[in-house]
Amino acid sequence: CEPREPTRTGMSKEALKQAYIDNLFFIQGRFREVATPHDLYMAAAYTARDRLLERWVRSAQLFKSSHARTVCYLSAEYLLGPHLAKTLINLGISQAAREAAEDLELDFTTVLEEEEEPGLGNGGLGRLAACYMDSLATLGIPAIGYGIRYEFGIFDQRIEDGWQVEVSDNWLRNGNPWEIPRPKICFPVCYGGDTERYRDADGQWRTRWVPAMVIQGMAYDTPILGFGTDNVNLLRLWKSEAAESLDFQAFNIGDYYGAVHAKIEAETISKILYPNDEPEAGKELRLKQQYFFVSCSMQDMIRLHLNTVGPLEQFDQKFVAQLNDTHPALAIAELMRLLLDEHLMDWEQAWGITHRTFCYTNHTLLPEALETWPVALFERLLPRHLEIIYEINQHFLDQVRVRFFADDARVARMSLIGEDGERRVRMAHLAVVGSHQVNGVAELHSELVRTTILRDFHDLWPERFTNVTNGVSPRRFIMVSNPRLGRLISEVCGGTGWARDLEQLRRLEEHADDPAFQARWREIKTAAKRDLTEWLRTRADVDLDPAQLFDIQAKRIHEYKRQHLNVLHIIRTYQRIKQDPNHDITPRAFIFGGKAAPGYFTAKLLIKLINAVAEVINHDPAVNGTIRVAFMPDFNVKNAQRLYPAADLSEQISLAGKEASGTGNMKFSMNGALTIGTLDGANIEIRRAVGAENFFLFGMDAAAVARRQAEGYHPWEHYHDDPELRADIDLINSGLFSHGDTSLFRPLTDQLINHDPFMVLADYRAYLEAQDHVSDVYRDSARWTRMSILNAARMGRFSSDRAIHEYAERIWKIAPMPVEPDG
Ligand code: 26M
Repeated sequence: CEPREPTRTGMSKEALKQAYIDNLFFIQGRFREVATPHDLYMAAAYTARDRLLERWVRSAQLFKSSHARTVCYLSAEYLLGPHLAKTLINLGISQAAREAAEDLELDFTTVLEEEEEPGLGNGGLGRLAACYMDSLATLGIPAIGYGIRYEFGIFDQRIEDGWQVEVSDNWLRNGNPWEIPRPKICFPVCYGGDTERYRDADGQWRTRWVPAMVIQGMAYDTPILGFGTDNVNLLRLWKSEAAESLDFQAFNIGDYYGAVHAKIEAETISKILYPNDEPEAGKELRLKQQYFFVSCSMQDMIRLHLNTVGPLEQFDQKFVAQLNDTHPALAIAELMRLLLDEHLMDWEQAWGITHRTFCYTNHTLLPEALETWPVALFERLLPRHLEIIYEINQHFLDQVRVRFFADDARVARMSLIGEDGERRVRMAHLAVVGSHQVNGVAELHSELVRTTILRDFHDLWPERFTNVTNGVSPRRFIMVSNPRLGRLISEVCGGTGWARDLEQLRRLEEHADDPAFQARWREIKTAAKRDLTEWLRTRADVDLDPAQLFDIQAKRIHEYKRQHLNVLHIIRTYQRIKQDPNHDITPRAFIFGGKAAPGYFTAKLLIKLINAVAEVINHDPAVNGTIRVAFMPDFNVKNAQRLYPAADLSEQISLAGKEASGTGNMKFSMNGALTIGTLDGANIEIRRAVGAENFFLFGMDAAAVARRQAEGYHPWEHYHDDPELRADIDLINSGLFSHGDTSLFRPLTDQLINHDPFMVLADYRAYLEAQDHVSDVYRDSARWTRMSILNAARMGRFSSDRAIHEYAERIWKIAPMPVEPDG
């Protein structure tokens, strides 16, 4: 008889079944008959985890022995989404696991649904970090993702009476089987106090930081496996806790209350993710969080380096550190501090190493989203870092003065310290000065970075600036999210190789006009629409019809993303139906999803407006189900996975020049949705890839926006000149959507008519025309399906694998190190 496969590593259905039963028994202490859905999920998670850990240990051994150059991705956010389904796919045992579950008479889908996703991010930036971790492992690039283990991630969204209600996200409540606590990997992190000068053993003047408070960070590791490889990388998240020694000190002198208080204060630092996608001025805890994770991460990198390579002089040969926006930019000052004060290096050498280690990615041009910290706050919390930043600034501005003689205005503009009003540290300037490469996240965005917000820096160091257009993981957003489509693509491509080499999607092109293939394509789309309809029926109390065109806008609620433009189109369609019941309307379901920052009043009012419009339209007999409006509550990774496969039309309608890249646009298009969009962010590149004839373009481009703004924009002129626009806005204020309350939505409409900073009214007419075109094309099902197939077929470039390949080659100078399969 055949030798049995090892229970903890075997990949066959039989091995998985045995492992599952074992884990249910030995980890959860349960047998089948009494197991809860959560027990069943945990047993499955541990079954996958054992297989992960085996590969992880082999990866770690290889990377250690070969002194592999390593990428450290520094990000305050990771929006990972559920692990189990993705891990099974990456292990290549999705099918075997499903069959094992069937044999055990378990409902596999229910087990998967049981997982609580780690929502350790707000939106695009955090999700990008997760896609990049997936691609780093898939490409076999040794990497560590560093971040914060927030005890509470992004809030869960409920909708009550049409309003967003935030519910705390207690994701660790039932335990997290994917993380491994590392109590021995912990580092002290200091705050406050003062600095002193002293002479070291060689008689050199040095600085020492005498802090007022010390806490510690402890590592929690999550293994990240690539697809079709045995490479496993590490996501290392830091949890804050009281430094043990300090705790005891307080206890010894009898200050029990003080000791407990210190413990709570320490634990507060990693307690909760800030639920904003832009900074609010001067939030002390946020600065503490940033310094906390950056300090732990830099200390950890130094420890790893001393354990393997040795001399710190070679630090930048071992590591490259990528700053995911400015949130971790303090790492530049922290590495300087560690090299200067703790490892007694001289300034020039420390600066050379630091500068060669860091790279910075910018994710936004919105002035309100650029991080600055009051100097006073900095001084109180991080006095030593402020000194170091001043010194970096001095060296830097000397350089500027040499290059641009007697240009004081330029010096003031470029300084790391802003002097207009309250003095503030400009984090983007620190990030640029301390990095050797700076990139934007789409071609237009990178161009605008060079010519607007960082123009002076580009004048000084043009070679430092580059573009890497974002990408998304096809494992997550096709295979996990849309398994039916995944199977069809595998059939066309002859295997799952396309998921590592997304250009293979091109092979779909040959079938774009084949009626039989088109029919299958439509069946897959309709099946996904049926799934979503069923989900929304119970979760959002709305009845959609899968025969309708599913028109979806899913992203954070923000004025620049212009959800209100979408609403105006819905209201226009509604008025057309009301005015002429025989009007030939293409049936549509308008679907929204997205969270609003809890303190962002206008965004929350927009959610209320969408729900109020839904309420009226969905219950108006005159509409007779032709159009429907749905708001999907709690847009997170899990729910996003239900949306993308079901979309016919993807709304990417930000004002040109405002959306750095967008990544939802890619996820929709990969799943065969057509895009209605502006020439903004990556839309431009998506349109170029899929062909202008397969993309519904409308609106001003970034140059036209700039011209309109320069010549003076008067939104009320549009309101007065366009009777339909006026009727739409007036309908909002008529009280029809607000039980007669004519003032509820005034803040929204007044802003549109009088200020309209994102030029909704200027693009209104063009948007309606593009939408009419969409409706016409949708009626020609063969034409639409062809366009849909071509969209998916031409999305290869938007894989995060391509993006990571570019980072690795052009920016990090790092080669893959594949882990050979065992046996
Ligand atoms: C900063 C300070 C304090 C609290 C929160 C923040 C903060 C958190 C998240 C600021 C910005 C944050 O995210 C911005 C973001 O998600 N940007 C998006 O990044 C995507 C990935 O590059 C792009 O595709 C989007 O266009 C861009 O909006």
